[in-house]
Amino acid sequence: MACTRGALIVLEGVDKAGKTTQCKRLLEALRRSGRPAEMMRFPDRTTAIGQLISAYLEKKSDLEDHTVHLLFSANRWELVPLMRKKLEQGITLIVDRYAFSGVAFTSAKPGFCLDWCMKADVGLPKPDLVMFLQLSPAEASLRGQFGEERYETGVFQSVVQQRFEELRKDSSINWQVIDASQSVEDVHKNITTHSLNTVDTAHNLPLGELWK
Ligand code: 2DT
Ligand code: MG
Repeated sequence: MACTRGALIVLEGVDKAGKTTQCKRLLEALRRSGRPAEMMRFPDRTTAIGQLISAYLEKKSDLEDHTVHLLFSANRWELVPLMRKKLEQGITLIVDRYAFSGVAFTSAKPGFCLDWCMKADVGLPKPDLVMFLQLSPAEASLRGQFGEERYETGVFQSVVQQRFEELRKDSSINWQVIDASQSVEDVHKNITTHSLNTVDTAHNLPLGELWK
C-alpha cells in the first residue's frame, strides 16, 4: 500500500453540544473496529502557551483580544509536527475543537472579522471531516447552567453560533452537521458512520492545507 495515513477528524459546536463525550465514544468505536486512533483537544492547556490560554479562560489573567487569538493559533501550530507524525503513522486523530472554534469565538468579539481571524490558521493540516454538533441555544440551556469560564454566557454563545454558520458556507471543507439534540447513542451512531467512511477513504488522499 502506497499510503496508509490516518484521518484528521474534528468535532466542533457550541458549549453543551456534547463534543467531548462524543470524541471519547468515537475513539473507543474506532479502536474496537481495529483502526488506530488518538484524541486531541484544543486548546491544549498542558503546554506553556496552553497555560497562558487556560489562565485567560479561567479569568485569572487578562490578555488583549488579538494577542489571545494568536496564542490559540500558536497552540495549534506547536502541535502540528506531532499531528503530522501520528497521521503518517496511520493514526486517526479525533480533535475536540480546532481553528473553526478559533475563528468563531474571536470573531464574535466586537471589531473582528472572519477574514482576519482565519489568517493565522491558514496552512494548518486540513481536516478530512468536520462534524458540527448542532444544538439550539434553547436546547443548550435545558442542559444546565453555563460554567464560570470566559465566553460561557448565552449571549456570547449565540453570536458564536452565527459565526459557525458563516464558516459552514465554505464548501472546501467537508462539513457534516449533526443534530446534537438526539440521544447520546444516536448522535454517536451518526458520528461513527461519517467517521468510518472518512477513515477508509483518507488513506488514498493527500493531507490538505486549511484555507489555502
Ligand atoms: P474548552 O471548554 O473546549 O476547553 O474550550 N476557544 C477555543 C477559542 O476562543 N479559540 C480557540 O482557538 C479554541 C480552540 C472555546 C475553551 C474555550 O476556548 C474557546 C471555549
Ligand atoms: Mg468549556
